[in-house]
Amino acid sequence: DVRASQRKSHFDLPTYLAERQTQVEIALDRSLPVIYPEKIYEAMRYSLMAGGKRLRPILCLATCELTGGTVDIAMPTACALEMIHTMSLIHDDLPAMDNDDYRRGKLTNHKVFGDDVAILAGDGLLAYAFEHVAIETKHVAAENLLKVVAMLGRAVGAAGLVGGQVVDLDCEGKSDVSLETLNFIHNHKTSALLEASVLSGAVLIGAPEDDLQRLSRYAKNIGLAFQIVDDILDITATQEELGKTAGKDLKAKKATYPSIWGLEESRCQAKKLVEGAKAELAIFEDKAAPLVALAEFIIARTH
Ligand code: GRG
Repeated sequence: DVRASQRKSHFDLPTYLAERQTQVEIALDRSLPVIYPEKIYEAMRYSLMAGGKRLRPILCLATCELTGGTVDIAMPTACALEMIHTMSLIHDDLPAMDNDDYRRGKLTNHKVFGDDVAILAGDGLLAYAFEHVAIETKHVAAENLLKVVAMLGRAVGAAGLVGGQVVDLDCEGKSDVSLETLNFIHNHKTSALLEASVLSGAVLIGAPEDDLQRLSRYAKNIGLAFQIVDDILDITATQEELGKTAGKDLKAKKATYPSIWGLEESRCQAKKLVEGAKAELAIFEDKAAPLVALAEFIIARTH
């Protein structure tokens, strides 16, 4: 059908992303006013409003619309996902974890507010994510909202982000990490929250189990592809950097997909995962255009 293929090819991802990012920024800004004690709200807002691609909220909004809902229905969940993601970055950057000075082009939270306040800002955002989704979600069956709350809890806890981080810390400095362990780390550190982002939008609407299964496979594929691409870019960027400033210290040893597969095979695997992700969406036809384009966007930069 010519018209269908024209519609597909007319989907403009940069415009879509810009529009959605603006909506998410406005909702996040409104979600968290500064009140007494100002110091903690300012620290929470500093990282929450520091930019970022807002990929997780956008995925949640997209699947809610795909399964028959609206942006308004999913926005509190979308904001909660970004609050959770942001708090994981704040804690990940702490001296006791990755010890990073910069994030999203700005000084890290603890560099500006101190370790003590940064820990509390992360805790504050984590708790507020759950309060916000529970209180602000409108026109959703209580049963579905409860499923979403449970899904967020699972994605962030020991069965998700925290579990992935703890195995990652165990592997620090090791270069002989097995593929199985590497997959475990990324399925928990990265894919768990991406999967919750994709599924929650559909769960709010009470989408049928078949659709949830398809979306879950889509999410798992893009989660892993995202991480492989991240590893590839880390290497190619470091190589460029080394070219410019020869003799600079190499990054700490760390197991990556390219260290197991090599660069070419890693690019090939990422591409296969994205193809697999897109195949899961075929049944939704043009309605899935945003999710198809987002999957392609994730691996667009592999060189
Ligand atoms: C959750 C209680 C609790 C503690 C946190 C530190 C930790 C436990 C987990 C680590 C989570 C982590 C840092 C995962 C990596 C996630 C990742 C892929 C970040 C990059 O995401 P992008 O590219 O970043 O979406 P932007 O800045 O665009 O949002």
